[in-house]
Amino acid sequence: MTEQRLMYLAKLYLEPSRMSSSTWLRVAGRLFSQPRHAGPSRAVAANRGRFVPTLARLVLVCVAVAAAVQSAEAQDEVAMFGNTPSRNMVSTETGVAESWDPRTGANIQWSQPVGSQAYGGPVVANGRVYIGTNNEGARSPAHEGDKGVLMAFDASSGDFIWQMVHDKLSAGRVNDWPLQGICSTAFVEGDRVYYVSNQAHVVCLDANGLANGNDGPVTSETGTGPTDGDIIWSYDMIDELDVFPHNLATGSPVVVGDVLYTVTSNGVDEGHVNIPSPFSPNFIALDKNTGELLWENAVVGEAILHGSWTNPAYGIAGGRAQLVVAGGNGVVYALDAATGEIIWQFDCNPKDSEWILGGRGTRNNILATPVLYDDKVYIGVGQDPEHGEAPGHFYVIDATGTGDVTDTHKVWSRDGEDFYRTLSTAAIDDGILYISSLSGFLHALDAETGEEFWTYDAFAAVWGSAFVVDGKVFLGDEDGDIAVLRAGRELDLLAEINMGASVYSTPVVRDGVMYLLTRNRLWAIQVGAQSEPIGNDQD
Ligand SMILES: [Ca+2]
Ligand SMILES: [Ca+2]
Repeated sequence: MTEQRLMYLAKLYLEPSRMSSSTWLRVAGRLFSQPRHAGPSRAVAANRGRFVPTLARLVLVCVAVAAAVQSAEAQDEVAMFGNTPSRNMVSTETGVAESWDPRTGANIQWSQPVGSQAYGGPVVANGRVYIGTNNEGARSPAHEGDKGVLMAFDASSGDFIWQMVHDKLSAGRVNDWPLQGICSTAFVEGDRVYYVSNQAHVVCLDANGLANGNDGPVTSETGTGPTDGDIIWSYDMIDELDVFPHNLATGSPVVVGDVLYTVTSNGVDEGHVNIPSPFSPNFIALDKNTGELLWENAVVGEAILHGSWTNPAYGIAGGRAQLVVAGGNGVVYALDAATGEIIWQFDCNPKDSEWILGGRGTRNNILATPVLYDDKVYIGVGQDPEHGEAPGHFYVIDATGTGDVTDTHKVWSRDGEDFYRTLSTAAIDDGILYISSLSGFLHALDAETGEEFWTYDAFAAVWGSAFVVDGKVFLGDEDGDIAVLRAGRELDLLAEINMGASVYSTPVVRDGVMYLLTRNRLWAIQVGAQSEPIGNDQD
């Protein structure tokens, strides 16, 4: 445990009224070297809803949140999963190509190989594109073997600039699945790059890498060349919080003002039954400048069904700054951004639903990212893609309530055969909600009522999300096809382009250029550009 964490726990120790009994036990366990995962009793487990900010931190976060609300316009260029903290998959960019051709290079500015599996990103800020992948791209002989890798490319030329390389956890596949690399989409603000590594660290990098020197406080990076990444600070959620990521730590942080919010990836053990760390937090806030823990919330406790692979959204609803997060129990929570206290919660599983190992049950967890838009939260349920397709639910929730709003604040839902399990995030534009499912259906629905305008069938699994930009909807699938549809109330397929490798992420657009990450290659697509023919069967 680091000195920083000890200081934090010591402060909690001195302010016992601010700590629930379960947090006490975890703190005591850490302070007195309780063996890892020897959890407290179930009687204590009943005491849920923990948030443990100290008074000083509370004030700091309140000030930071207030400042963020006031000065959102003045901040540095930012890039994140879903364009804005509310995560709505819509961009106001224009001049985006309607089609392109990997076989001829038409409308393709550049492309670059990455690793063999790429799930993180892309995001673009300050002329650079960031993606998360594995080390099969072998960009440097200094880094050999299976690793998690975050790569930075020049947005105009596609030139590789630097990479941050993380070792795999020694625990193996239970915590850090082989060859999956970095799955977190980075949050970029100014010259700082934030993400969650495969080691379950929340990492803050210098966007300029080591090329401009090694910036601290962290200066112990294993890579030391000019194309290596530069860690500013790193917060180890396993060491500091005892979290147990199931198969992989993911989570794309959101930063608002001086505060970084993320989910912790806490999950079940290898046998899929026990929760090794039921008293570890599910959601945390860190000081973006130092990595210091500001608050933690462990409300999900022993109710985790499988893992917690989702991303927080942030926005104002009902006049309050809310952090909207999905728990590994299938419940959506809105937290007070300043304290981590629960404002409202909504259970996305019907009361009679049943969790059955391997995905055969009707109870689901949530892998999608909530969208906060127009005082409402848009979210669908799903399961690990390996659990297969099955009927699910998609909810629109009034975000202005308090307490348990499951029975009172549902605006509308699509259920059962009308909406299959999803990993996708919603896009709401011009009164139309676009949402895809793992089964490959893209639904265009009336955002107010849920009434269907049309459904497009990609005939392949969809892991990413529909992205709406420039009057078009882009959707990638596991067969490597990008469907280009006209945004609107009529189904109109403009193009379908095969990229030669599965698309597991969501495209983004910056300065009219669309950046598209396939399983193994990053593409920049621009009207009128002409690259060398790449072919669509590269591997
Ligand atoms: Ca540097
Ligand atoms: Ca450094």
